[in-house]
Amino acid sequence: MDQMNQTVRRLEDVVMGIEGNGGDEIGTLEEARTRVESHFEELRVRLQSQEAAARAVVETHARERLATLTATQHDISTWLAQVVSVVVQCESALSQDDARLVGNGTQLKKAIEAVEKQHDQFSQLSPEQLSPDIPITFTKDNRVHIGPKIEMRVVALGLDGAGKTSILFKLKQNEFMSVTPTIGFNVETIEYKNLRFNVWDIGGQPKLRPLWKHYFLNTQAVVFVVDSSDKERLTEASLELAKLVAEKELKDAALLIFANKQDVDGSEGVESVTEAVGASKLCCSHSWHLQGCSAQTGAGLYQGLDWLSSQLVASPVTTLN
Ligand SMILES: Nc1nc2c(ncn2[C@@H]2O[C@H](COP(=O)(O)OP(=O)(O)O)[C@@H](O)[C@H]2O)c(=O)[nH]1
Ligand SMILES: [Mg+2]
Repeated sequence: MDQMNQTVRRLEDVVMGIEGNGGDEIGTLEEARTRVESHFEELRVRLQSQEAAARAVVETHARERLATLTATQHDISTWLAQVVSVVVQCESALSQDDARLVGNGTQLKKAIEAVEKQHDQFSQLSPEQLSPDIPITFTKDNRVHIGPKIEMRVVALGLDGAGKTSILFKLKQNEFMSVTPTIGFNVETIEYKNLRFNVWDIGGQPKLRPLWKHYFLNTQAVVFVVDSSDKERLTEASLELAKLVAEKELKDAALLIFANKQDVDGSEGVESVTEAVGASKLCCSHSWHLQGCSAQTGAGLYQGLDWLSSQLVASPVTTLN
């Protein structure tokens, strides 16, 4: 009985702990409610400021475009007036006698050339300039991007020989070529759907690895390339990956692991590479994805880019052209 009475008292304490004593002491339920409210209040405040920032981007964009358009309209009317004046000059020249015509000829030619030059300028307006569209994309962090392409800063990392440069070249030129080991870095721009990836391919040789961290600032995604055919170095790759995920500057970066060289006979499959580099454990604080691929055949590369875009762009990626 003693024991049960004790339990009953404890249960009463728990109930009171949850509900509070009706007096000064508030219960854990009330605390939890307050935390829920303040969490959502913070979200609302953040959303409001993000919305205001996005609106400002759109307003500024529209204002700047309208100003440019007005200026172009103005330039064209000025040009039309010049054309009219040149036409008038030409017509009056027709009634002039030969001597005066020869005298005025050079001047007239110059005037015609000037209007022709301007005509070229106006006739070269791009389809974008001639479209009223405001192409908007939202990033996952609720920033608005206006333009046909949304840019992403990506760093390609991995041990030397993993295939970073080959992957980049394959994506860039759609051809596999033998590459020389990267000294320093290559920067390549890869366009895919409405994304423009600016990829920094940093040399993987051990003496260069301490330099990696200088490239991390503002990096939205890391592509970590692993050579699936080099079993001996998977542990080394795992150690490098562990250092990467611990980098402060990369804490919000999406992490795409390419298990490269899947075309090589006897290379490790996606599951065993995941296992060998310890991806599930190492990468749990990041959004990550391991993609099997081959820089030689191109297999898997675009699936990797699709995953990356799904991490950065909130609205579905569309092909605009
Ligand atoms: N068979 C095969 N060889 C590859 C593949 N990717 C890269 N290689 C080769 O692996 C070597 C190292 O590639 P590289 O791109 O220089 O690696 P990086 O040091 O990471 O830039 C080169 O000889 C490439 O031709 C692949 O997917 N399949
Ligand atoms: Mg390289």
